[in-house]
Amino acid sequence: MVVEKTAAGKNSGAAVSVNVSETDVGAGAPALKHYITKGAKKMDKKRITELSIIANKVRRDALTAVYSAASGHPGGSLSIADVLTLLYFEVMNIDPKNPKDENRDRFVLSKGHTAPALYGTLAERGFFPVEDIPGFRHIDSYLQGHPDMNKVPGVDMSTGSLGQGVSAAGGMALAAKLDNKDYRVYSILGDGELEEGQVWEQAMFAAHYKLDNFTIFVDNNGLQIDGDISKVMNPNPIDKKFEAFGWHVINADAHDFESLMAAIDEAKATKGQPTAIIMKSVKGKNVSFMENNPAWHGAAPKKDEYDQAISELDAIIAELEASL
Ligand SMILES: Cc1ncc(C[n+]2csc(CCOP(=O)(O)OP(=O)(O)O)c2C)c(N)n1
Ligand SMILES: [Mg+2]
Repeated sequence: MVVEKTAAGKNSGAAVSVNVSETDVGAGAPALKHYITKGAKKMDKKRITELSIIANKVRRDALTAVYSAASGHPGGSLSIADVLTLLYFEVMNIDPKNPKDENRDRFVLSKGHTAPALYGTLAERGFFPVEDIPGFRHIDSYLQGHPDMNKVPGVDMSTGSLGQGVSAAGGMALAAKLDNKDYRVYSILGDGELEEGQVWEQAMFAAHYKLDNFTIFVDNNGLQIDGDISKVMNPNPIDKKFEAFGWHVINADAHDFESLMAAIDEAKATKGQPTAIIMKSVKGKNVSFMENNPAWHGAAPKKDEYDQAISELDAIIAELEASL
């Protein structure tokens, strides 16, 4: 069936009418070949609660950054707080006291616009003081709108131009192989970022060089700057595309530590292929009025909105702390 669709992104000027055949662009729901469900890997309940508390503190830090700058990207920061927390507090071999250790695991935030979440995570992990967060995007701060590897302790790659970060991360994974090092490389990219052609060049590259030390997470929140990814430039079915490029693919839940941990364990056990973990997530996660709302992609909350968001996160944190 051929349907008429109008693409009129708010930055794109004139509306463009295009004919899009539903059968050409991943008709229907993508087939989830291998879905790791909630609670897949049994983890200590107390540890899960502790990680949840940290992740919500990261969310609080991210919002404080964006509010203090009156600019930035809250929605996509809130959707990756859980996976960042898991990576930096449970999975990666890193040392905040020695951020340049040559044997450390590497992390690249390819969706660099969500730096507020990375800064919150690095600060909570002890790479730099949490008190520096409100300096975000200020002229004299090292915490700029996109991560700078030359200024921010713990940042392994400067990112912001979508597609480039994950490509550099693939290069790091190849470097580990060439140097006979056993560090692993992790990268998070956005689902809108998948619309950038360079992503698929690196997908070809990483499979060609059998980079089984390389794991990427696609933050599948369904939204990019102009709204629904499937309407802007449909990248679905994401899992089948990575599979076709030669990757091991796992579908997981971005807000369930046991699902993510099972996926990461499986990635580590996979030989001869890189792994793509497609994480179903909620943009704006845990702030009621930001959830699934593309208006919060790149907008800062006003005072009353910030207060409301912080009180919602504080309530979640208080409930988790009470259950410890
Ligand atoms: C090469 C490039 N083109 C355009 C942009 C502007 N831009 C910043 S964020 C964004 C949308 C990204 O959407 P997505 O990857 O889904 O991010 P998330 O939903 O995780 O915030 C765009 C187009 C950019 N940073 N880099
Ligand atoms: Mg997105």
